Amino acid sequence: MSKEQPAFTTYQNYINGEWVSSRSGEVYENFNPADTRQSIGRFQDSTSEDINLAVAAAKEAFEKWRLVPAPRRAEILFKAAQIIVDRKEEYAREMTREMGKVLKETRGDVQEAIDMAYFIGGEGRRLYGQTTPAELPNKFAMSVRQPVGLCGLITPWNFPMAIPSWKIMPALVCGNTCVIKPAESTPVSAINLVKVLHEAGLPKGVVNLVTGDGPKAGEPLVKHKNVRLISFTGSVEVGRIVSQAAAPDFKHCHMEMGGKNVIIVLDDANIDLAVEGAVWGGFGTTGQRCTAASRVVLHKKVYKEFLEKFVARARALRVGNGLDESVEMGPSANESQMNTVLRYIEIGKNEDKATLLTGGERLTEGDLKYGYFTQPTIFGDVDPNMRVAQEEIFGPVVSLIPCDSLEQAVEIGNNVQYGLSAAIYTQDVNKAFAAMRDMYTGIFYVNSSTIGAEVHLPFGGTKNTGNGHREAGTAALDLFSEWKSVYVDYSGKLQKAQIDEWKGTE
Ligand code: UN1
Repeated sequence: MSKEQPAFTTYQNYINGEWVSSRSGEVYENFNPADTRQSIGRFQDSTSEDINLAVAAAKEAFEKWRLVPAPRRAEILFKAAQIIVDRKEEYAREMTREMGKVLKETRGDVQEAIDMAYFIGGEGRRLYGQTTPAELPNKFAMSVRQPVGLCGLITPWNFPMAIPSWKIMPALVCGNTCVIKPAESTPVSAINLVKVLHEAGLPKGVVNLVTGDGPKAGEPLVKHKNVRLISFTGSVEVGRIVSQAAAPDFKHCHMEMGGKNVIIVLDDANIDLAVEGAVWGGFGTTGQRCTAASRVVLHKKVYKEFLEKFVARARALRVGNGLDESVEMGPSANESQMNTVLRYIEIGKNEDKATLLTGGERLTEGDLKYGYFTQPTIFGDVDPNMRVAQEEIFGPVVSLIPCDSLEQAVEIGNNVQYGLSAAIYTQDVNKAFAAMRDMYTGIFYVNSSTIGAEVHLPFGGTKNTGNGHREAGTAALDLFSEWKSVYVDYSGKLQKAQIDEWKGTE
């Protein structure tokens, strides 16, 4: 049963273990993107004053938290995971209301936070370093992980609980404290996650949450002198600003940005399977995944068959309020995102070569007019250099690009500024492996769509998608810890590495 939230719930910031209002007392209101007549609630419109308080709390908490044994830190995550399991349905419904994606997917988003808690909690008993021989006698050498310190986490609206969990949980296991600024339009899910950590027994100040927009709340967080690490997921444009703001203090800086992901369909592919993958990758989450399949590069021999089946599937997709279990695609998450989608559809329509095969319109029938709905849209015969085939749209718009060979498909696939995810559909293992080697992306799928990464593998991409780091998997530990190499000399004399000569055992 869904329990609707009363209108005008006011959510607060979480600072030093307490729920508090912003210093200015200012709030902003969010609305359901599937029906803007429904208020989601009011949220603190925070400024640098609130950030300063949150950072001060996190700084103080760090001195104790770093000394808590990692397996004990992890126990809190295990408890949190159990609480989220019990509330999975409730949190999924709240996420659908605030963000729009369909219930099946918001359940998956919440599940991803559970998976991350169990996976990275397990790392609390590993956090492996190296023990290694020393080059001098009676000397011991090892490397250990130490926390970076205070982490500023900035998270997007498309995975409102999963992505905060990818950042908060490994940060905690490694012994860091943090301040999170979730996306302005989807703070409820991050608030739910933080509530759970509080209930699971996280000491005060270890995690702090401050809501608000980028310029007023995000920027002071990124620039704060006491913040040692920034982990940001969002657009390339904002990522550039964040990265520059973090540079003067040499903060650790993790950037996870856009994608223009490709599905390659070869002439020997199982076409029905490829169509399913393209529907899921292109229109799942209303195309609002960094890993969304916004391009399909098709061998000419299967182009027509694929196109007919894909267009038919897109036309049949049920678009509507994600709380309705029969709905397959929800709205854009906010008005400006819908406007971006409509703008790109116009750009595509005005290109000489591309053909609009289906969709292209905002949906306004009945109650849909109260939400940000657009039709699943497909352009055919797209030239790979067109803007719709080069720029991230973050909406339900897919470009079909014909090709003659695997080599050409790989070239088209790689010829974008991003390098997050790619997929190939083929029955030929040789071609699959060649594409796996040659696609310059951080994630690669064979006979599966471009989306669906699992938490125990590294997540991230090449080129303008990221700046060389990976989150999730054990790679997350490299993000949220620093190496300390330790040498213990028990010879009782001064020994000089690189200089002392080995004179034998006599
Ligand atoms: C994103 O693409 O924005 O791989 C995150 C997936 C999800 C996470 C996606 N597990 O599809």
